[in-house]
Amino acid sequence: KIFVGTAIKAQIIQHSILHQHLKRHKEMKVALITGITGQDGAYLAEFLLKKGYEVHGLKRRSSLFNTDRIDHLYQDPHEEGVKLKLHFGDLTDSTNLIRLIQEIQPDEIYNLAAMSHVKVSFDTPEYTANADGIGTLRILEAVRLLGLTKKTRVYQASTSELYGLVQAVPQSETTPFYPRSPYAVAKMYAYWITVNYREAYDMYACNGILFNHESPIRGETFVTRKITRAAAKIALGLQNCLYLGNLSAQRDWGHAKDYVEAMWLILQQEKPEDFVIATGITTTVRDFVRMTFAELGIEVEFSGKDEHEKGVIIDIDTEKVAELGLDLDSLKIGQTIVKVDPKYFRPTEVELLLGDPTKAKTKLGWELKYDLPALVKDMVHSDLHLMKKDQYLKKGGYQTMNYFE
Ligand code: NDP
Ligand code: GDR
Repeated sequence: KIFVGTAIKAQIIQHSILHQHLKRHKEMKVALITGITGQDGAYLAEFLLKKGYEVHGLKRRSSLFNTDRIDHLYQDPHEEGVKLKLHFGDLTDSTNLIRLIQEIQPDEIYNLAAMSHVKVSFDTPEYTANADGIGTLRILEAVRLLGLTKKTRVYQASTSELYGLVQAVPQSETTPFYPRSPYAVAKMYAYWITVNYREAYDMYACNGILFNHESPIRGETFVTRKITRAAAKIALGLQNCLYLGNLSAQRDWGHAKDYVEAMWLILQQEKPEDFVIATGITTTVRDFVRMTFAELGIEVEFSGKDEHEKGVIIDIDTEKVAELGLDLDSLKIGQTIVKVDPKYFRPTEVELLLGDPTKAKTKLGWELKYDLPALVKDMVHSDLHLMKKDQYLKKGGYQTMNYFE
């Protein structure tokens, strides 16, 4: 009797655990992130995993590992209950996308994959149109063909580059577009095809029009990261000078961590809508350089015009420099540490971006945690740490990181 009673009890407990497990599984949302190996993909994956999502990521095959930014999130696929799953794929391959979306049956797709470098898009315009423009169509069409329009919500990574040649500032959801690069033109197609699928097929598909957002894991050839990396190297005596293009360009820079939260919020609303995500403050590249060096105790002033402009050290906070463990011997007042190289100029430039995030703040309740000084601090100290590691390896005779631009 005792044995049968215990067995029944055990069965009931087991049943309720199974029930709980199934319920949890049912409640657990499934997201697919294209571009998961990029800056935003990495932060978004981390954010969604913390929220309890099962996260699937589309990753390109490359001859070297390209998962550095998400390695800390890696889960061994042989273990049970794995929440992060990677799949090989490419935005230029429709059949691959259709098969994956059919297998994954995502509740939410975040389409972040793109050839995202504005200057490079002038060199690879056709590929950029294919991946950034038609790639978005492939995602939307896959959702439609698979009959998932009522289940799957789609977020499209739209951009402030759409505003291009200034029509009005600050730029909001109603400001007209005037794209100025093959990248921006491809993204303009992606923007409108997302709106069209929403209207034509009643899909929950939205554009986040995100202004520039940066972080310690920003790609090394975007201007902010190029500056913080080079400043760290100069301060450690590993590099003499930083070469840049248009120093007068103005950008509305935020922190990527804040911006991925906005992406998620955009997909959690009752009605699908497009939102501008920005800080509402704009700064020149020149001032970003000044702020970066100031964080390292080095005061820089600029003189000259256009390609003859240069940045010179005018003061050194020796206490701060010593505290940070920098190389005082390699820094001299009057030393030129920033020069302009016209090879970084763009055939057509976007001179001024300044976003109006009012709609996102009021409708999404989105709030910034980082301002520009906090962003600069985060990036500078992360790069200083990285470069100190590099310096240590170099001194030990080991191979160090590559410095290609
Ligand atoms: P990144 O360049 O850091 O990441 C781009 C991602 O897309 C990488 O994972 C890359 O893979 C992947 N990718 C590129 N081409 C393809 C392709 N053909 N098929 C599949 N995957 C591909 O960009 P961010 O994270 O900074 O930006 C994310 C998205 O947001 C992009 O669409 C960008 O255009 C847009 N955006 C970015 C802003 C910003 O300030 N960061 C502002 C507004 C919009 P791999 O790692 O293999 O190269
Ligand atoms: P952007 O970012 O073109 O705005 O696109 P980037 O950091 O490349 O350029 C910002 C501004 O800085 C000027 N600049 C330089 N840029 C680079 N990369 N290298 C330089 O040496 C240099 N010197 C000056 C540029 O001319 C430009 O005016 C980013 C990308 O993330 C896009 O994918 C995204 O859509 C937009 O932001 C919003």
